[in-house]
Amino acid sequence: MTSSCSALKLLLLSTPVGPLGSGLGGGVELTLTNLSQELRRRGHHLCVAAPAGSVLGDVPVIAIAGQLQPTAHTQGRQTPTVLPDNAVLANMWDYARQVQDDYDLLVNFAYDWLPFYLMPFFRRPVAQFVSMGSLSTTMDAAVCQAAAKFPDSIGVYTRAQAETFPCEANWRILGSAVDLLLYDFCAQPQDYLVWLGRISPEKGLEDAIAAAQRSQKQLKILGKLEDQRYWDQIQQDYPTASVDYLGFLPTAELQFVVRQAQALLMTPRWIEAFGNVAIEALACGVPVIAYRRGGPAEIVQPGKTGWLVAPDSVDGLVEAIARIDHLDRSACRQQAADEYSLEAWGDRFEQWFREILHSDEMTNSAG
Ligand code: HBI
Repeated sequence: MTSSCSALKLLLLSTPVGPLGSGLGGGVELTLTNLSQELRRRGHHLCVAAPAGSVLGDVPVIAIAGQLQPTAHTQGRQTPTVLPDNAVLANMWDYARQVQDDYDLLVNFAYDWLPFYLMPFFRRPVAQFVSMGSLSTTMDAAVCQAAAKFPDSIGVYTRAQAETFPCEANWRILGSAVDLLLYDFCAQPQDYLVWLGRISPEKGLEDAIAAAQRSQKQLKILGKLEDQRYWDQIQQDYPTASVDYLGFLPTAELQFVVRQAQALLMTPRWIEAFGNVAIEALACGVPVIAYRRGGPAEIVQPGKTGWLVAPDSVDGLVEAIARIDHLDRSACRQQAADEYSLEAWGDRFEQWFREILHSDEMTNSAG
């Protein structure tokens, strides 16, 4: 019997697209890092199963061998789902099958068909954290069928993300969080803008470079260089732009660069499920200038902690950059503290887990 105050035994299953710490997992890496830290702080016991080579601070990681999964966000909507030979995704879930009785709950962070399809095959309940919006018909079907069979078990970052799926469901809106202790407020910025994220077409980096160039501002770029061709094309298209690519940096070094920026530019081409980089910037006191699309549109307080701009409008970005001085850096830090603390976020996850376990017990006791 899982009472409301007992410690939970949780197995968290990571994204199969790259080892934790490689940057290939994008926002999920930060989500897993923060969630593991916060749940352990609350006394829960957890292990994380992830591709070999993963590091997650001092959290016990079970390294799973096998071939990485092709990333979903570069496939077409109709692309058939593939499983490479010796797929790490399949190996992760075979491991989960073997050890499931050692845990109260399994929590999946892979945006892949298999973990959703396998839910009814497991004795222990599986909580599904959906880390992106709708990308393919296969994942839409997997998510919506799981939501129909296990109505309490589907968690998302934001409502905007949930609404991209073609089904009504009892979505659990969990939001996100940052560990404020890792981010230092900066009141007096340097004269540059910053852009954070995987360098990949859906992130729209070229718009940020165009807007910075037209505003005669330097743009510092941080994140995993995921798509070399895309990056090469950008450099050809903007040969004279003042950009400074600093690579994929760990949080301590990332925030040292971000905190001194006048603003963060967010230029997503797709519906960003959340946009963890937005709350990392706010935590440093850095306002966010973002396309009015997806998660960032639910985060930015226009005229106070940032500006929201018509999607794909470089002109809009340039106008917003000209009005950075209207924004309040202290209010940015305050919003991060008020709305995106690990404490509030941990409460939402814990409540979600207990409700899944409660309904699972009810189902089982009903026989
Ligand atoms: N693609 N197939 C697949 N599986 C994932 O878990 C996945 C992905 N692409 C991107 C990704 N995860 C993360 O970077 C985002 O969820 C943040």
